[in-house]
Amino acid sequence: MKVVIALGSNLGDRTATLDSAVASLRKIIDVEKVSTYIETAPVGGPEQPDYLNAVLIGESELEPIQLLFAMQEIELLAGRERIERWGARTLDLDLIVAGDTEMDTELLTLPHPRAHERRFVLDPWLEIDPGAFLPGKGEVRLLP
Ligand code: A4P
Ligand code: MG
Repeated sequence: MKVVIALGSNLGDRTATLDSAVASLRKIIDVEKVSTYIETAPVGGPEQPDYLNAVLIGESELEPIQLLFAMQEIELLAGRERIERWGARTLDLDLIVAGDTEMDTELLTLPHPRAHERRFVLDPWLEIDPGAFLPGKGEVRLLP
């Protein structure tokens, strides 16, 4: 199953955090491409530092919910504390797409409900995947 994961960090050594998150994800995903890391202004939430964002694509045999739990463990390993929603964090991993799965449960919504309106996801994704596609929402286009 094709998976697309968005990575973000805006606390601590952001580059080192993203590097080690990618290394951890390689253990559970057959990673095909990793975008460049781009610096982005925070969207929503309280006043907080700029983010370093990236997107990774690959293949995984895990069920989407198992993948989410594994991603949350990697967030914890990076020292993430959940203090407030959309607040600053050492590492945020969002599951953007898992195959053609469309679901909306308390734990997991697929595709990610806000991905299509976020340049910090779409720009790095299109860099590595020109045919990027969001099930239910269609082809990914660059926002103006
Ligand atoms: N959850 C449901 N669906 C998913 C999914 N597809 N992927 C649930 C990941 N998680 C999903 O997430 C809250 C809950 O969402 C999880 O318990 C999971 O079960 P969280 O990571 O604990 O909290 P959060 O990230 O603060 O909230 P949320 O709503 O996920 O925020 P977003 O949408 O991830 O936005 N600005 C810039 N420039 N760059 C960023 O990376 N990130 C955010 C966070 C805000 N502004 C940003 C950035
Ligand atoms: Mg999140």
